[in-house]
Amino acid sequence: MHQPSRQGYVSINCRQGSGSYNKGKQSRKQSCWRKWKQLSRLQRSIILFILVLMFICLIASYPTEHFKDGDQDTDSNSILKPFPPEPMKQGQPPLPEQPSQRKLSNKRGPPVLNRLQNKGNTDTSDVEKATDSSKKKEEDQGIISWHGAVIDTDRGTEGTKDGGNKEQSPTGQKAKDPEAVRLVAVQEAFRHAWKGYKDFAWGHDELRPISKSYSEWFGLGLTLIDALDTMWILNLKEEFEEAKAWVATELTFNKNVDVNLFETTIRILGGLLSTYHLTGETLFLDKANDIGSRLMPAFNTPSKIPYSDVNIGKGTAHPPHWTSDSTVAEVTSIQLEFRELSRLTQEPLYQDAVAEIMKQVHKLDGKLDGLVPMFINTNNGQFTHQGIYTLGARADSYYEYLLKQWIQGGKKEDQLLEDYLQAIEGIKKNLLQKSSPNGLTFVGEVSHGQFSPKMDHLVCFLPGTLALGSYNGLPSDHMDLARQLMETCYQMYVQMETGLSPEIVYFNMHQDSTRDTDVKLADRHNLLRPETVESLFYLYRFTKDHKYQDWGWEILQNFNRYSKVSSGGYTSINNVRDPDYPSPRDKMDSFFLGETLKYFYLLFSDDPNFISLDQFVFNTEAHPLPIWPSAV
Ligand code: DMJ
Repeated sequence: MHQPSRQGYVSINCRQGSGSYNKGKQSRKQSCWRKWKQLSRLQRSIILFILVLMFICLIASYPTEHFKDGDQDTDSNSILKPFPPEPMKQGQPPLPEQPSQRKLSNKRGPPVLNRLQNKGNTDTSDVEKATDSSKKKEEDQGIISWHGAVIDTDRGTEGTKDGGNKEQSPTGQKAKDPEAVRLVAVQEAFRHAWKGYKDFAWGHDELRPISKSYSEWFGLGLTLIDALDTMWILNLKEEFEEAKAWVATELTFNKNVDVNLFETTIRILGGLLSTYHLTGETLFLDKANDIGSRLMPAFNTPSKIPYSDVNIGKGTAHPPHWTSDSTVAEVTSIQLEFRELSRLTQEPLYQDAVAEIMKQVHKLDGKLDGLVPMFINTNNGQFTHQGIYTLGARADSYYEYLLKQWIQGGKKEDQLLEDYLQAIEGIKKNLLQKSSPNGLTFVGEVSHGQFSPKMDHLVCFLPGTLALGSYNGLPSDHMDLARQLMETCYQMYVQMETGLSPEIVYFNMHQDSTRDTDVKLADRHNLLRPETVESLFYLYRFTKDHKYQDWGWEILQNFNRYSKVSSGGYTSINNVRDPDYPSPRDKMDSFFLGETLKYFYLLFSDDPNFISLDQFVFNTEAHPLPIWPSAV
């Protein structure tokens, strides 16, 4: 019904009763236009303002609604082959649907392509090529990744249209059975990452795949060394040989450069030691010995708690400029490597130096039921910044190395075991909670007596460590907890629109919460981290439950969709909640090759003796080191 127009009153109803409604479209248009003209300028402005506001609201709510309504979106459905849903267990609360069960946007040429072109920070012709080919191929086959690569839905990786997988599996089978298909997919992912590194970052620390350049951290070929044993394990002989040639001819540690003790130990010393064990080639032991001895000045401190930084050329060491503290996780997660170096070289000084740290930390005050603070002072050897307890950054691998040293040494070092068992009880008592509405078990943090439901993706190493402990004879309830936390870590991927986990998740605990997880704007990035895949590997090894392999397979495909760069390499992304514009960060950390892809491969292998967990213990950078023979 028509509302009379008067000053200060706005009508947007153009109908003039049932009579006028029957006069047809033309008369209705004219009538509307007349009414519009009759309005005052103020009234028109208000109407326009309301319309603009409605438009903005519509745009802002678009992605959520789009996913909600996905069931009706038959177009997008046709370009996506969802995974079969996990069968629900009795008594298990229903979990949110998986991203692969949702219907993804069927828009062509995702916005990221245009934005990248405009920014000019990538090879335009490459992006154009990708866009063009994606338009065609999207119509007649698989899924399109944001960088334009075509995902073969049968294999979950880039492939040719005829789908012919000419690759042989590592065991020589044609890649037809699921195990071989997945193993080949990881080999392909590695080759793709390696191509980027080789083309644009060869001999440098890290690839920047979008800008087709590199970044330097220590200037030691970090990615190449971190990836050595991965190539060996993945049976990539050609790639391994070219990397080995670089180590033999180019790698020198006689450099005036400051390196971080922890990172150099876990990635370089650990990588060289494990490659030596796998290949038996003394080149790698010699290099390990060289870098190990150059790191020793870090231990020359008043407390014998090492400094964070060492100049490996000058033989000097120092803490960061702003503090005399070191990080607890850093000083307590170098033991596996230095102990092994001592065993191989028969030189006890390495082992003595790192054992001293464990001895001191064992005795320190300031723990909460076995949980440690994040910092320790290199002058007085005391914990600092006390009162904050986390299983995430700066504390994580302390717990991991308590267990793993005990295993490495043949389960004889009782003090390590005691500290580990006490810490797990401390976690249960102080940090474990359940989320709402689905009751996911998660590990939060405590800050000065206050619980925070914040969980770093880094914490997802814990299910694997708990499972490893249980496999080695520790209480079976550790395994129960491992299973629960594994589910939670998987949900940290599943509940995101890209199916990739953010760096940090906040769990909801209020009864009336509608979703389990929240992610802050600043925490939406994914750095290609390994922890969840690592834990999936342990859980699958010990349970043989194929769901863990299937979860890993989903994650690998999502890396291929959102992180793979067409010209080579994978990139970390800024926003796991925006599948249309995940926003590449232009960095591939060395741990993607050193850890993430290696754990994928081991997860998909059905051979329990392939890098047997009765013979090897993985360092915190996924480098397998031998469990010591009992005679030693
Ligand atoms: C790796 O360098 C190691 O796993 C370390 O212990 C923690 N962070 C990264 C990977 O996320």
